[in-house]
Amino acid sequence: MSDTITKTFIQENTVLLNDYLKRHLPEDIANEQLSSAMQYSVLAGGKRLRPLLLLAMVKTFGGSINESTLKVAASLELLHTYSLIHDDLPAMDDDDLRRGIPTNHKKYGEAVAILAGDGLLTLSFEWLATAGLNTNTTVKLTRDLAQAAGAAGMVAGQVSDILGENKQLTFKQLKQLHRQKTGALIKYTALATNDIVNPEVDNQKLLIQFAESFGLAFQIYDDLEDVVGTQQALGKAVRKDANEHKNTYPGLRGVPQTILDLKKCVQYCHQALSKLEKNHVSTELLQGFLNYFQLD
Ligand code: GRG
Repeated sequence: MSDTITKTFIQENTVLLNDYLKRHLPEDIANEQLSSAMQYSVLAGGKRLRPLLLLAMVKTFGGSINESTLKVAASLELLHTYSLIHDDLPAMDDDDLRRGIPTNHKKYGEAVAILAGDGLLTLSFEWLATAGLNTNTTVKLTRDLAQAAGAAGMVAGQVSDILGENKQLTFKQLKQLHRQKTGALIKYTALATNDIVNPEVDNQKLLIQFAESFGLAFQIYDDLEDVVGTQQALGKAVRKDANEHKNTYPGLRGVPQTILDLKKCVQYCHQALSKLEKNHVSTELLQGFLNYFQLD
């Protein structure tokens, strides 16, 4: 049941988000190459997981999906896309393909790709500032997004990842890296929802717990898919040598333990949702998001 509700929600809101992004990404900035490069990566698709999760959380707590909340959600996608463009650069992961097409720097060259990322990062904050929410909420959202994306969040995780590439990280360090690199933006979906809809304090904490576990599960799942196909993971048929990937769960923990780690994270998500249900919050929509982690 939750699966159908969530699938419909995702289908409908992906259309809304894509349409919003297409209509509002600037076409008239001074340099045509720059606007083209910014549009190229944002409109290349992607799951839109972070903005969808944010909108689903807002809806769960009785908020509406309107021009303001769509703009807040879309601003998060801009920021996420900037991080992918920069992550793909030769100085970082040096990737050729992203979202099924050549990476931004492969298409536009390194300098324009860096600047397209910079443009998206700053535009993200402009959209947040002009989303039409009240001043107090806007200030809180700005603070939360800056903290999640910046030197205490995603940027810190990226640095640890790059500097730790040829080192054996401890499990604690790896968890922290994942929490910052991937988890912080996903946690922001809960913080932003709390800023916008202001649920009871107890429920705010549970929503954050859900998002933190979701973020870790998301990264672990991505790591697992990288090493083994998901179906193969269940059959434990290893495609690549897991030890090649030092800064990943499978690299450090091995595939069987990583599958257990993932299950544990998903279980924590369910626990947070069950507690919300006890507090009379209907969580079917959020439960459906957990089906992303196909375990069995
Ligand atoms: C450059 C400061 C800076 C940070 C980059 C997000 C990130 C930090 C690096 C991405 C590395 C990576 C591939 C991590 C695995 C999990 C992940 C974040 C995947 C990409 O996100 P998806 O799967 O992508 O949501 P789509 O394209 O669907 O939006």
